[in-house]
Amino acid sequence: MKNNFKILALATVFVVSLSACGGDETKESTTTTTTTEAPKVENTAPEPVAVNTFEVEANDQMQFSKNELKAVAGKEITLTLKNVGKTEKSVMGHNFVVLKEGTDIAAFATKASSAKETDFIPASEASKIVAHTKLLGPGESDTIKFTLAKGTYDYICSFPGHYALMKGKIIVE
Ligand SMILES: [Cu+2]
Repeated sequence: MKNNFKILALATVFVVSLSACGGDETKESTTTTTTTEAPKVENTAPEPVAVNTFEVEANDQMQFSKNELKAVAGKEITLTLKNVGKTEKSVMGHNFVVLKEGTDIAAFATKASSAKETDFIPASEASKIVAHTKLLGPGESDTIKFTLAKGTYDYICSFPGHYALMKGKIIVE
């Protein structure tokens, strides 16, 4: 009886050590899988990823956070303007107006400044506008989507007096 018990105990130890070994092997194979997957990620990284998504901030100092954006032609652009200022909209409102190539910015801005009832988006100049955000007060943001062909496009804030400082270019390639 005692001997039988000993054999059973030994057998149990043997089984336990076997399964412990099995556990280790599983861990090792998991590690190997991770290592083989890693180079795949590295291979995708250098590929040029065309991201036509932009976020631009406008502040109380009459500045856009970006004055040059580079975009890919023929692909939809998603642009968000955030007014990060604290001054009320009637005094320091901001918008983002993308103009067609060859638009005279000064002439456009003059017309815009007298279009208060339409938030400084002059109806008479609609043919010169590619896209524009709403006029934003402090803490507000607006997202617009548009597509551009190859070229260089000016953008401005059309709030009266702002375009001299608040302007930039979208270079589309
Ligand atoms: Cu502005």
